[in-house]
Amino acid sequence: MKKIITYGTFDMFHQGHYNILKRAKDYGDYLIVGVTGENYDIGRGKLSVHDTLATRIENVKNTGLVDEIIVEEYLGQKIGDIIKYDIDSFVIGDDWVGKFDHLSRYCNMVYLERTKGISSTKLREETFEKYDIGIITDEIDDNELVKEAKLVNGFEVKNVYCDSEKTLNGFQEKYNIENVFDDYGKMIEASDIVFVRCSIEKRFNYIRQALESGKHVIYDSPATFKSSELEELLDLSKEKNVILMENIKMVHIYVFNQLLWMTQGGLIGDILSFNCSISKNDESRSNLFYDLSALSLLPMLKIMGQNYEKADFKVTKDGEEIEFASMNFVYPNGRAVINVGNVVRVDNQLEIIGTKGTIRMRGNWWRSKNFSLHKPGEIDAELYNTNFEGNGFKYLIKAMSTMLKNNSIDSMGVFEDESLKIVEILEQVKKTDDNTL
Ligand code: C2G
Repeated sequence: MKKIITYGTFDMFHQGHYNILKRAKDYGDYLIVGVTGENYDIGRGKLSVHDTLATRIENVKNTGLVDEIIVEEYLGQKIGDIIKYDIDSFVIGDDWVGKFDHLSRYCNMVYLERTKGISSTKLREETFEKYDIGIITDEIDDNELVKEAKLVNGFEVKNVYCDSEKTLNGFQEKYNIENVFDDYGKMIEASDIVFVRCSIEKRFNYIRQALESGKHVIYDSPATFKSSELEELLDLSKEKNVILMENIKMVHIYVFNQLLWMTQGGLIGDILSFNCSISKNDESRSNLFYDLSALSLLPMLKIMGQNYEKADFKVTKDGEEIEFASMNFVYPNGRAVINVGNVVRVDNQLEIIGTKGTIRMRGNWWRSKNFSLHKPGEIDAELYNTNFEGNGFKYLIKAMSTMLKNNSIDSMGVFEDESLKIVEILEQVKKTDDNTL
């Protein structure tokens, strides 16, 4: 019996898929199809898969051509499958010519001509709703957002507004944006989603105006210095039934959710200590301290909870800007320390100590691809990682796309009470700060 294997995502199953399966089957007697798992596709950058794994499997099965279906879950699985299933030939479309030649050591490699004129990408483009993003920025650097947004089907940064003409034109030219606006209201009108990406002092008004016009909003966090203002924005987003989403990419990154699962699920025992440090030197943004703090407070609130008994803040200023702050929180069974350096340099790191293990993220933990788990009595650390290109913004857009598809305005990454708590804490820090003036 001649055994054949082929692989694919088989998203929005079409004639091209049918043809390759048919020809693969004709090549032998027994056909095994590996359908890609969701995580595997995300890992290899295929973010816009439309159908669920169950649907894709069902569609492959319904061809009646396939003898066995397996799920492809990780890079490098193919070699193991070929050996395990005693495969004679590996068949794949000629868009992959040369890419799998190394497998010819294990079995016969066959590249078959692809069906012309049809593809999942084309079908997805026709199916996905289009969302034009308009960005209000005061920086010339886009932190990859234009490129990353485009990786999610249907999304594109089409409009930009800035109150400095020089930055506006520079941004448009650098990132090839279709439309520039010198009137914020007009930009809101032209966009489905408004991304408020500027210093904290200006955010509240810009966000409010976009929400009032019934647009979805992504904003650099925190939205404001005042919790009453954030409450107003949250109420407004509900009233208008639109999404209000913080630009905190970390919560949409797989590895961070693994970390949360471990800490919240008790896998490292009771949490005794949460310690994190962050510093950045970005002169283009005023009050950067608050942005860095919001980013650090979020994991603390998620891991340690919100019921701390006492908090104290030590704030050091240089003129108007906070240079450094140490925020200490006493919880019933543990303690959290967050050190934020704006100009003052501290090493970026995050450490969570539990009774059954310690988790560490070194370097830029807010966009980390990995963490290590150190268990008492074990010499080697366990490493957890996921690879992805870029800074994670595409995962945030992907989350937004899911929310839009499901018609849900509840942000999955940052909960409302967490957003509010962050602003409440920062409000207190600001008071400390004002008192030290
Ligand atoms: N295909 C085709 N003609 C088309 C479109 C796709 O012959 N018009 C073939 C592809 O060449 C591939 C199979 O259909 O052999 C599945 O295609 P996709 O769903 O796009 O999956 P792909 O990303 O190519 O997965 O491990 C995954 C595999 O390596 C390939």
